Amino acid sequence: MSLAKRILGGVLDVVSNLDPNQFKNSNPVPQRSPIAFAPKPNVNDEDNQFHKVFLQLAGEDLEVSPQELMNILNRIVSKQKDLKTDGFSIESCRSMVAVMDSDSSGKLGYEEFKFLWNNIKKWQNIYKTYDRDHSGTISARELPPAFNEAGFPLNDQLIQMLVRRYSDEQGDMDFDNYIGCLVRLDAMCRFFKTLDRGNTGCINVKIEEWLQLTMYS
Ligand SMILES: [Ca+2]
Ligand SMILES: [Ca+2]
Ligand SMILES: [Ca+2]
Repeated sequence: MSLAKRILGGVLDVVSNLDPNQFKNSNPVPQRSPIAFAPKPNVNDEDNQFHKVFLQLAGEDLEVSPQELMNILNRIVSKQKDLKTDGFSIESCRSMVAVMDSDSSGKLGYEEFKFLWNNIKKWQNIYKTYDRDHSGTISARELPPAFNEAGFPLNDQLIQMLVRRYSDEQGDMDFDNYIGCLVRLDAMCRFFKTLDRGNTGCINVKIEEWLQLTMYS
């Protein structure tokens, strides 16, 4: 078999043994709506509490910028001694805001931020549970079950690719890289499903759509 054929065969193999229906990505991010700021009669205490916290974090513009997101996340992780991290960078926060920014305001409104926040909380619990040796990081061996629990049953090739991209030279993924990786993975699966209108597992995108998707991420 020629080299080109083998490489293509490998790519096709990776593609063909993944079923997008197995991915339990989060639901579409709700669009921002003015009623999010109006008092709702049926909100529970937790929602009220979260709304107050959001108002403090977001400041006058009522939106969370990448810088504000970075400050919040770093303040929180610095208090958690069982999570290893060298801190969330502004670049990773810009990327997280971009993929969550459903109304293209450049920042996260209440619904967008709440959505991200709930995911981070859920993924943080998974991180702690699947850090089996309590090293504070997710090793290449701990990664597949953790991502499976998060809703992303990935094959070996994809796991190896994520380790190359997001883990250190020993193959360990720290907390900020783990969250950055999951936010992106979740968003990319959501985008895929949005574009896969016939639910065929295959998408057909124009260059404009492709660039919008990949360059604002
Ligand atoms: Ca703000
Ligand atoms: Ca926004
Ligand atoms: Ca570990």
